[in-house]
Amino acid sequence: MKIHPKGSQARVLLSSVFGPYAQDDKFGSRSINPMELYHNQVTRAQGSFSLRMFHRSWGIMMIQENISAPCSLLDFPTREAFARELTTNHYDIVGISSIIVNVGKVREMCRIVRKLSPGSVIVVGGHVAAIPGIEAMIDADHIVRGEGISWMRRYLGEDEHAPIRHPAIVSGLQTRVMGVRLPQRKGGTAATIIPSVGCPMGCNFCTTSAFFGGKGKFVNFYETGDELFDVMCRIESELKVHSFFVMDENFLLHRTRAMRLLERMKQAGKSWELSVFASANAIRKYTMQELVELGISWVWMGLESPSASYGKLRGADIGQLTRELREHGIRVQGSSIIGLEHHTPDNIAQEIEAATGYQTDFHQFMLYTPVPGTPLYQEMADQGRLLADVDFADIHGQYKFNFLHESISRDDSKRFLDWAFWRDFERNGPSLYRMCRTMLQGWQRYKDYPDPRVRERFAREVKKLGSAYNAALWVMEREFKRVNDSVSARIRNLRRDVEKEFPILARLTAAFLGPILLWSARREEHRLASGRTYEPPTFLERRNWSSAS
Ligand code: B12
Ligand code: SF4
Repeated sequence: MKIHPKGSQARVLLSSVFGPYAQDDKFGSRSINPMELYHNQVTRAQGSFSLRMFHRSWGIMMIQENISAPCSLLDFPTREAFARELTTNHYDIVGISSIIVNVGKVREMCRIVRKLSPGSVIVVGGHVAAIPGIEAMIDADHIVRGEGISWMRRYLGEDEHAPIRHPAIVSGLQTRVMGVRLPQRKGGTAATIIPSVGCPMGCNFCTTSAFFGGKGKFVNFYETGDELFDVMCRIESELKVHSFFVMDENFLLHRTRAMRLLERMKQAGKSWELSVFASANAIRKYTMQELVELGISWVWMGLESPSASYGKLRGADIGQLTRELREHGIRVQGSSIIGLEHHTPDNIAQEIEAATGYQTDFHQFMLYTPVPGTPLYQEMADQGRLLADVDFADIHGQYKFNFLHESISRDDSKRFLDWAFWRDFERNGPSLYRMCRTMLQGWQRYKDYPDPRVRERFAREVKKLGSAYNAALWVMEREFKRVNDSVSARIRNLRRDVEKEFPILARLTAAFLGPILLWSARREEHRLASGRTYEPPTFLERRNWSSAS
């Protein structure tokens, strides 16, 4: 690859694709595809109890932090804001980050750059680059597959092997539940830490594994527990956080690194909370005590299907594992696939029952989806089973099949998916309630634990349970009577248990805050019913910028 003629003096604009996102438009926005993690694919059937928040575009934040060229970052721009930035400042390089669903927006952004800033080199990166034949769909100069920090460093003539500097990232923004926007105070939200990209397990449908090399491969930004510990200490003091969202596809798989991190945490008396992604086989490498001492408080686990044969599930009794984790205060987010090859209209209900029977705190359901770039996509293409007329904007696993399934029709795939979300909600109640249940279990088990770091963590978490969350339980108990009386009774029992632990504060908050929350939850239900959606704010951040002027 040729280095840019201006090297690290080149002025760079990095941008995510433009919004709005949660509405149908000709560029590929879809109302069912908001820029929200939980509401998009986890709690979307939970009405006003759905957990709502936005997440920044971490890939370009990582790139910006790791180049020495003057660089602006535009996150969630409107088309107008993107055009304005191109005309108010001169850019030698415009980098656009996108995933596959947003390829129509990338096409439009390339068109805008050519028109408004014809001298700029256009670089497109992120998962969109995995679309076969993308070169002919968009007018870009470089399409970058895989890891982007090293690519951009190479292109600017910088040292691609220099250590990775981690930006201080607040994980979620504008959190909203039951119609209330939670106050955004410093340290109140977890920091995102990205130790690696990719996953060596190489499941056939997995797009992140495939994009960074596939089976046996991944890219580590921080090899050792010591490196990770140092990064976390720096971010702890910059953002004043105790809690980290660890964005690593399979954090617990790397046991040596995790155990060294634990050693350092113990030496330094760090009472941190870690939310991680991990596969069942990786979790099984640890005792519950090790997980708890490491601060694991939330785990996102692929359950796929009770009859799936993925290596990561081999030998694991998922029901027992998810129960055990919850009994130790670890919130579990399960992820199940609808429409696997063995699914039929006759057995799918049974599989959904089994999945919801795990009673995880959160449950994501996704359609089995051959995504461009994955082994599954190739397999389906070879078998001639890909549906030709599906828009890329609709290939994301939350709408309908993009392939010919042996037993399930395209329309039924959506019906089964929607049913799974609804059944989980109806059978298990709002995730907010389930989280409270797990938090109480953790507190009761660990409040007298010998390690003060662990006691401190559970005490920190339970504070919310004894106050605001108890008011939320009071509301959920009332509102859920209309959905499922027996779940409402379970919520009531939990509320009583919380009130036994915190007799004064919990009761007072339920009595005073409860009615206000009830009013706001109902108002939110009305708003949602009338089509209200939420959009993230636009961010513009400059780095090394003064040297550019
Ligand atoms: C955070 C996240 C989100 C956030 C939003 C992020 C944002 N601001 O866009 C939320 C939760 C809102 C979200 C929503 C969705 N997401 Co999402 N999301 C993620 C997640 C969990 C982390 C992304 C991340 O930061 N990774 C870490 C960074 C460092 O990696 P990266 O982004 O890939 O960036 C690296 C390279 O790709 C490259 N790169 C990236 N951009 C650029 C730009 C340039 C110029 C260059 C040179 C290189 C480059 O360099 C980076 C460093 O190596 C990923 C899963 C994952 N593990 O990556 C899914 C993921 C990206 N999401 C995905 C999908 C499908 C969705 C949704 C459609 C929901 C759904 N149905 O699944 C919606 C779409 C919303 C919309 N309307 O656009 C898929 C994308 C699949 C694909 N092949 O396109 C992923 C991979 C999950 C998955 N396994 O299926 N998502
Ligand atoms: S274990 Fe999870 S992240 Fe890893 S390849 Fe399989 S699905 Fe992807």
